[in-house]
Amino acid sequence: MKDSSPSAIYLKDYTVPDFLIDKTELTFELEEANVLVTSRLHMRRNALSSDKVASLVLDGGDEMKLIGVAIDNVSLSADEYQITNQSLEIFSAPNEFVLTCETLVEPQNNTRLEGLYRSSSMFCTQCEAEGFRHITYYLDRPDVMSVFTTTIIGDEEKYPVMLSNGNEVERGKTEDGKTVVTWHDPFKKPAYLFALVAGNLAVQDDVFKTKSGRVVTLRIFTEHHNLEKVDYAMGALKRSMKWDEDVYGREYDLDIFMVVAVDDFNMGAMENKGLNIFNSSCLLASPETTTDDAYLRIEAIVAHEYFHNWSGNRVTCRDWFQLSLKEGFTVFRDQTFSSDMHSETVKRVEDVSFLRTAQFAEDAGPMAHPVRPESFIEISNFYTLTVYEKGSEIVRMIYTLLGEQAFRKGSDLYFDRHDGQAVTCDDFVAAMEDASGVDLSQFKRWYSQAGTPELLFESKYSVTDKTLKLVVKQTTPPTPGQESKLPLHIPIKLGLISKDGNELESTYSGETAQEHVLHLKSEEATFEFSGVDSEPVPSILRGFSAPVKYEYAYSTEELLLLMSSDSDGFNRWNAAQQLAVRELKSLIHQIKNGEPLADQSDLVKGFKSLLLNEELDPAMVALILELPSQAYLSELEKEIDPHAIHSALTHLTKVIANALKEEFSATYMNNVESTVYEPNAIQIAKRALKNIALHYWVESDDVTALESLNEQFSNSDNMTDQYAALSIAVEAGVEKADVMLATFYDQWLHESLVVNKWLTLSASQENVDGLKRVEELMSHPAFDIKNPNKVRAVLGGMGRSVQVFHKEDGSGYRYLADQIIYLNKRNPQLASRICTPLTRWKKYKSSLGDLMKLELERIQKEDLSKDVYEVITKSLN
Ligand code: 0A1
Ligand code: ZN
Repeated sequence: MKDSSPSAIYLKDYTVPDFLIDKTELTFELEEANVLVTSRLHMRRNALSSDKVASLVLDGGDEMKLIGVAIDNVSLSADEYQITNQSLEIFSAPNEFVLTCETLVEPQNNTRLEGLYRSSSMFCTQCEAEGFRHITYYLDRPDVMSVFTTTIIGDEEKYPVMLSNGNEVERGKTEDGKTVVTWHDPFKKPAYLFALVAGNLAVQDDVFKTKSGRVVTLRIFTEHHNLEKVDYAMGALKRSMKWDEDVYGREYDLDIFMVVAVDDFNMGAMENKGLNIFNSSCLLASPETTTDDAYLRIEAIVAHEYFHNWSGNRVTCRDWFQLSLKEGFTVFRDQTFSSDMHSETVKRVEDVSFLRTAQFAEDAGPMAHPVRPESFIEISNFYTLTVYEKGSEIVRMIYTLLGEQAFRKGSDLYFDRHDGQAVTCDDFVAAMEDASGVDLSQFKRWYSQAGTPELLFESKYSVTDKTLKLVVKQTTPPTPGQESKLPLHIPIKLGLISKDGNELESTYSGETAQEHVLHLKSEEATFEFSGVDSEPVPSILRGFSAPVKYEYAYSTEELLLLMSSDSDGFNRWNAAQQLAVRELKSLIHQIKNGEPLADQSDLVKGFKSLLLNEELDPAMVALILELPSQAYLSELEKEIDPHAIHSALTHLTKVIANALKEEFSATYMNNVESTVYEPNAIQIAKRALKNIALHYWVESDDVTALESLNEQFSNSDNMTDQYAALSIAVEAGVEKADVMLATFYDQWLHESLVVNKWLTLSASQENVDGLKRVEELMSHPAFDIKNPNKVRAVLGGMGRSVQVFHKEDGSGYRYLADQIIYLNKRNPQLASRICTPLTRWKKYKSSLGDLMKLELERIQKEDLSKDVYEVITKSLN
């Protein structure tokens, strides 16, 4: 940073706004070169504000041109106000007045993709968290809630569709023949939920009848060539609306609900009131172009954005430190929805796997922060896995502590009590406590304490007393700014399994059952179970009842027993993961020490019985067969040696593949489907099992696997299977991989979202000269640096290639740093997100970590955006 360093803002400094805006009237005159925005803000002083200064300070970015400002229709002269690069100060404001402001913005030059911008030929907006201030001067903070009326004026031919929040209330023509449309949203909302879309778009209509009998119009808008890809999202939307009525009693509140797909978008999607805007990759689907994973993601994101209508919009956040109030709760709601739509265990395994890989890494890195952060420099940097995923785990623990019924009473009370308000995480917890009578005072530390807690379990069984004593210790490691930690209230769901694989009953705290929830509150506690008939194997933390790391000294036999016999599906999977992690860790150790590598694996026995048992759920089998990822193993290592981890994974894969090649080929053959593709749970499970079997089979020394691989790649009628075949070919480095990639590109060059998948795979190839390939991709006609999906596709792909990204000469890191520097000012949000891999430099072996650090230092010398500045300085601290 060359000039003054950006400064942090603190939760402890929160004060209520000095002014309120009861009504917001906006007019947008759309032109190709610029847009004239006129705002009329009906304002008054806030009686609750203790600050009695005369002046009014509005937020606003310096790229807007202020044309005029007036109070009660009297224009202000230049000495009555002052503009800085981030505000407009009016020196003397009355108690109640109408402020009129005219600003000129240039959406076509907005490469940051916040505020009003162009994507393809359309106009669209992204206002969360602080984008609205780039459209007009405003009190751009979530506790200023206002009723919006928006008028859009534009050329009918270019913009036949002109949308904003709420209901369309008026439509007409100007004297010069332009179309004028007015939208009114009767619900008070903060500016971050404002949206505008205009363009030549196609639409699909549907209806939903709410539980009280109101008919809501549903509309999904896309560019014309994508209209046939919205059916799945429409179905997902209707399922979400029904589920929110059934499970949370929440009904939709406007007459119309609109969704728009845009190609250029920094995040997944946005919950603007009545007008959700989606990254097209999170909305559009067809069997030929979309994988099963993407279908599930689309369903979850459609649900997530819809659920925000209550958890986020009707009840919103007081300030951005409370972001998890809406995000943690809404992620919990979307996870439960997906779990109800498909398989509970599969969903839980996927969510936990993601949390343990990515959120745990964040919580152990330089950007670690509590779910409710205490300070930030740039709020966009806090749309994190901690706020979203760990935030959801907190809500899930509250659910576990209260039970289903009391939790529902709590959510009803929360929505009822705070409808139309901007509130805090404390308010959420208070509603849960008031409705249930459960004391959550110690539990609230989960919101304020960063870092992943670590639990150590030890057990002692007494044959004579038939009792089991379980000793548990908890610690949470230090994180930036938080050296010492207090003990947390941790719910531990637990069962006991007999050595012959049966669930044992036990009595704990006066209750006899097969499963108990223990409340760990102190640094160390002993839990005693009586009536335990034989020495058990404890099944700890069932369903991953708390976001913690834990250790218990299981023997290999005990893990194999849990893997085959635990009634808790999550722990069956987890036992297999623990076994695999143990073997991989010892391989990594052997590699680092130049020792010969073990060519036997205890997993083979467990996998074999899974593959031979036709009774089992194929989805579970597929999950268990998947080895821990490179990223998860990196998270577990004290000092990351990416090359050693990669070699260990390759070696173990080959050992398993060769030992079970017949079983894998038989499993593959048995699961080849001839029915028409559908993204339903049964088919998804069969495809997952088939494709993981194909992966091992191709990795074995049985060359006949390649015929099936080719056949599947060339003849599949769906993207899941075709893409699986291509990924397997690339990952296994089969000879024809390059030809297959080229064929794939030729087949799909007109489908931008499929091309992104091609970019990712092409960039992820393991090859010492791979950087050249990445450079070619970045100058390929299919690439566009302005499109965040394409940037993430190539750089994300490159990050997966150990040989390219972690090349010992540092060229991979240098290349990423070059891209960060290029994007720093053009799209700060994107630039800051792609910094993540470099920020972990301290955890890498020093020969690599030092090279990463050099790149961070090089970036630091630039004139940085707030976004990148914050991440880089915190990482170098
Ligand atoms: N609230 C959205 C996510 C989102 C956040 C920020 C954005 O721009 C900086 C865009 C979207 C959600 O949770 O879905
Ligand atoms: Zn959200």
